[in-house]
Amino acid sequence: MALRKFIAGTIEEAFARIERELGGDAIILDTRTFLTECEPGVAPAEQVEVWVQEPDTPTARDDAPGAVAPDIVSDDLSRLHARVQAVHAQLDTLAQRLDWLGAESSALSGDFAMSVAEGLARNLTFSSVLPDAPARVALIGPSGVGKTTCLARLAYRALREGGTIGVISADTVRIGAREQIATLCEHGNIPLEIVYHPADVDGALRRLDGSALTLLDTPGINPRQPEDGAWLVELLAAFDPAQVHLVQPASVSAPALRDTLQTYARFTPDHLLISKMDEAAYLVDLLPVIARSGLALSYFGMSSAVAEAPVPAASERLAQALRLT
Ligand SMILES: Nc1nc2c(ncn2[C@@H]2O[C@H](COP(=O)(O)OP(=O)(O)O)[C@@H](O)[C@H]2O)c(=O)[nH]1
Ligand SMILES: [Mg+2]
Repeated sequence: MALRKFIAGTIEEAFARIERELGGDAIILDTRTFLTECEPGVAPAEQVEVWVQEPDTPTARDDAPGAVAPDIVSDDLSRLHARVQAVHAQLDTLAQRLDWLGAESSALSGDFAMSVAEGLARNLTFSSVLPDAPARVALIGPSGVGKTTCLARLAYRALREGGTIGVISADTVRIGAREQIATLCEHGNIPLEIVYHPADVDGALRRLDGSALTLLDTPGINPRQPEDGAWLVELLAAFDPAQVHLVQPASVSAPALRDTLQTYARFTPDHLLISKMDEAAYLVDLLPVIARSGLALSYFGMSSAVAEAPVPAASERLAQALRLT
């Protein structure tokens, strides 16, 4: 049984080549996508590989009168062989990804998850430590990414550890935002200050003076709108935070993350909080973008439940979320 492999940029291109070279009777045995080899830190390109059985070889489907009865067992073995080759090729793809992570390809035979985690720890910064008291931490990001949910989790954890917490919310824009933060703060008996203008921040901070940790929740503004951007810059300047965490959902695409990092750079974030890890489809593409951003990964949001403890960002957890293992 003659098998051939075709590689192309898209499945359509591959099928067109197969039809041109083998005609319409070729049998497609397997297809897969893989990433091309690339320099560390450069996003790899996707390619499609198609395994084909050439049309003139007898197969179990060959039931023309007078045809030799197909050897079912050897046909099955050939299919199995093609499958094994495809699995080998998939392992090659994983090895390429490991190379990007700086892990040894030979680690495929060893503790796979551990070597991926080690590669991640070498390429990315993880820092889930909130500054020592008294401290101010701001959460920024587009609307709906999970800022308020994550802020509540951080506040509840600090409370459980015996800390004194205050919350300032500047989200007076989104419908229901005030009710949401008020309910979350009431739940933990956490003092809440609502500010409408950067000039209100000073008074709010004075009223929350006894708090060891003060968290600032911001609205999801459009940083491309000059007035919105200038407003947030002013708000952050008035708050004077020790840390600014940019919140992004794990489901964001690499180009969208790159774009957000660029547009939010003027607000000088120093941490990246990745929410909605439970909805992540293809996190691996985000890694080069995160690495280049220089931001420290702080926390991961793993569900919509506010009562969940905040999950500190760590290389082992990220390795699990990559679904490579
Ligand atoms: N599945 C999932 N949903 C989340 C997560 N974090 C937040 N959400 C949901 O995302 C929506 C927006 O969250 P919110 O905190 O209000 O976003 P904000 O506008 O950035 O403050 C809400 O429905 C949350 O329940 C998460 O980690 N996983
Ligand atoms: Mg919010």
